[in-house]
Amino acid sequence: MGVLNVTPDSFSDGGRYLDPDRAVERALEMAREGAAIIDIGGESTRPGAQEVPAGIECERVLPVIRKLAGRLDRPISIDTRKAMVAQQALEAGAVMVNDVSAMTFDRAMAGVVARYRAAVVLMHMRGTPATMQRMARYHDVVGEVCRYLAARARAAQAAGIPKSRIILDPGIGFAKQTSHNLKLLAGLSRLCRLGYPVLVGVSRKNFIRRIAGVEPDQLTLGTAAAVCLAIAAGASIVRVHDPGPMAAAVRVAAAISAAGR
Ligand code: HH2
Repeated sequence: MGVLNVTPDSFSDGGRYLDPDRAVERALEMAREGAAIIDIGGESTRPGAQEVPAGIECERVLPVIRKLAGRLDRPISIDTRKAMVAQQALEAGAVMVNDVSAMTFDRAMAGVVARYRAAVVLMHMRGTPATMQRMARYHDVVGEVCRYLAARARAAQAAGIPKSRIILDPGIGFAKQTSHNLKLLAGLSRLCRLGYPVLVGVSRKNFIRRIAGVEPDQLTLGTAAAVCLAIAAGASIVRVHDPGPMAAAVRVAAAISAAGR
């Protein structure tokens, strides 16, 4: 899954793709590089980020989705917590909703996903991007995240979303300290055993910066290390900013995993 942030303030690519034509070009480039899904977002969810009104989110993402819908031969995912944004994105051509609040931020979200027969990513976090880092306290982070996501998946099915369209995500970096991120990645196979496809977003995140260093090539290689271990543990989708190098790493990791099965 290639990341396309149409925002002024995302932590990695903020401000680069605010022009819809540049955003479209980047999406097409990521598809050529090997991204199987393009995830488009109009609101940064980095730690400390403030909420963006739904109207502004729509103004950012809809022109890009509309232009891409006829040209991109890959599924488009909309990264939003807001039902109104999700609905308009699905109308415009998206087929997947990536909700970092696991459909808890907006009560109308589950109904929209069910009605449009979309796929949905349910991600674990606590609080909001503005408050979440104060809530990074766990006794057993892997168990707590697994139990939370299993409950959110049950709620999604009760709202009419079939199991086959639900993807779970441990929410690396969302209300987590470095030690929590590492434990979740080390214990990822437990989440995979719940029986849903698992998505992991580690790309260029702070814990990689802390462990690997601050040079851009260290972020790429540090990300690749985490991506490969996530694939080996059973992740189905990895969300990354640079699908070119990551697609190569994923193909090798997936081939080794398949040979061991
Ligand atoms: N991480 C980010 C945003 N959305 N969605 C899922 N499902 N999983 C993630 O780990 C995830 C996500 C944060 O990264 P990015 O989009 O690059 O930054 P920002 O939130 O600042 O736009």
